[in-house]
Amino acid sequence: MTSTRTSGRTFPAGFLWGSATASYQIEGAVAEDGRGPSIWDTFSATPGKVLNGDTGAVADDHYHRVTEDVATMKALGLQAYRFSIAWPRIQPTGSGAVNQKGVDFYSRLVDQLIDAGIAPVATLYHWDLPQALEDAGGWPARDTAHRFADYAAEMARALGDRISLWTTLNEPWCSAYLGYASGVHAPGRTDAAASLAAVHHLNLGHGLAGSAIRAELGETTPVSITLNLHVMYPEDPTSEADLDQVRRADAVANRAFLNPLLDGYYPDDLLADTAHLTDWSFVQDGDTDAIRIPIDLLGVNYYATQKVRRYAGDGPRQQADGHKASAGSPWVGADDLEFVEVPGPYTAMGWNIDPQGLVDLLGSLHASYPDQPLVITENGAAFADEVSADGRVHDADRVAYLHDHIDAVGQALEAGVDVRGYFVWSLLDNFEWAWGYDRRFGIVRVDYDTLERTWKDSAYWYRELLRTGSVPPVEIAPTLG
Ligand code: IFM
Repeated sequence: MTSTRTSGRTFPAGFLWGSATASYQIEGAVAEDGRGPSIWDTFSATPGKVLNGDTGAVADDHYHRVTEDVATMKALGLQAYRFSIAWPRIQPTGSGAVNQKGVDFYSRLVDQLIDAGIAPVATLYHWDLPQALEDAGGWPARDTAHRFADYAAEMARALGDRISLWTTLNEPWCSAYLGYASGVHAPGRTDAAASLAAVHHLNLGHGLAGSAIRAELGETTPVSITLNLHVMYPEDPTSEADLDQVRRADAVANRAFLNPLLDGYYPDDLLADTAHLTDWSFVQDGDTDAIRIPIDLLGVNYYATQKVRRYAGDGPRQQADGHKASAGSPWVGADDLEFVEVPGPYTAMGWNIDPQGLVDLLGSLHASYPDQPLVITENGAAFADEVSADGRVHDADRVAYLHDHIDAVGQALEAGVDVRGYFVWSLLDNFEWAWGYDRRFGIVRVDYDTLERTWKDSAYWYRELLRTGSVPPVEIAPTLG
C-alpha cells in the first residue's frame, strides 16, 4: 500500500497520543493469583472456535513483563496508555469480594505508568466476562449490568484518581452481536433476540458503572465509552432499497448505542425492524435515564468502511469482509443486507483501507453531537509482517495506514471536529480473538516462541511523530532507529 496523503501535519497542543491493548489479548497468566475463568478461556478452549486452537493462556505474557512493556511505552514517548482490566482477576466469579492480588496487578501498572509520565486510560470491560456470570445468563440477563456497576465501584475505590480516563465498555457491538447473535466471539451463542437484550444491558451497564464511578470519586471524574461505529455506504446512492439497508444496519449497529447513550432513547425504526424478535420489554422504566449519563469523551474505534445493498436473493449472499463464517448474522433485523466487495487495498483482516471513512465518521458524529468531544481509542492494521535479514520489521504498509489515518484525523480537526486524542491499535502483536495469533496488529512485534519484543518500523515512525509533533513522511520509517 502506498500513502495517499501528504506529511507534515501538526496537531493542537494538548492533543493526546497513545496506544491501546486489552487484557485477554496480552496478559496471559489466566490461572494465576486467583483469576477466575472468563468466557474467552472457555470459548478459546472449545475446538474450532479460534484459528489454530490458539488461546490467551500465555498471550504476550504481559502479566509478568509489565515493567518491560511500560519501559517500551516510555521509550516510544507515549503520553497515554489505554489498557483494560480483566474483571475475573478482580472478582473471579463476577461478584462479591475482590481478589486483592488482581487489584494489585493493575495498581502496580498504574503506578508505573504515572512514574513514566504516561496517563492511564482504563477500560473496565474489553470482553472477558467472568464465566460464572455467563452461566447465570450473561449480558442478556439484567443482573449482569448491576454486577458490572459493583465491579466498577470496586475499581474506582482501588485505583481512585490515578486513572486519567475511565472507559466503561469497549465495542459493545462486538459483545452483543458477535457474542450472542453470530457466535464468532465468546460466549458463542446464536440467538438474535438475546443479542438485543445484551445490547440493552450493556448500555445499562455503562450508565450504572459510570454513575458508580462518579459516586465513588466525584461527579467530575472523566468517564467515557468506546464504540466501533460502522461506516456504511449504499452501493447505489439513488436506490431506495439500498438506502433502506443502510438505515437498518445503521439502526442496529450504531444508533442502538448512540441514541440511548447520548439522546436517551432507542430509535423507533430499530424497535420496528426487530419487532419480530423481541418486544424490548427488557427496557424498564428509568433505564434510558440511567444510560444517558454525561460522558467526557466518546471513544471511536475505526478500521474500515463497508458498502452495502439489498440482497436480491439470487445466489449466495456476500458477507462482510474479515468476519469468520458463522451460523448466525450479527446484522439483527437487517435480514436483506448484503455486503458489496469494494476495491482494495485491504489489510490482512480483509478490511478495506479507507481513511476518508474516518473523516466521514468524525464529521457525521460532530454534526449529530456538536458538543461531544471525541477520541480515537483504536486505529491500526494487521499485516503479514516479516522479520528482514537486517533483523527489522519493515512494515511499510502499516506505516502508510497510520500515516493516512492520522492525517484523516487532522483533516477532521481542521473541519472543526473536536477530537482530543489518538490511540494506535496496538502496542503489541496479540491474541486477535477468533483469529488467534495469526493476525498481527502491533507496532511492536512479539515472537510467540520467545516472547521477545522487537520494534517495527511503525514503532520508530510513531515515536518520531510523538517526538516532533508533526506527521513524518512514510519513507523515513526504515531509516529511524
Ligand atoms: O483486536 C481488536 C480489539 O480487541 C477491539 N477492536 C478491534 C481490534 C482489531 O480487530
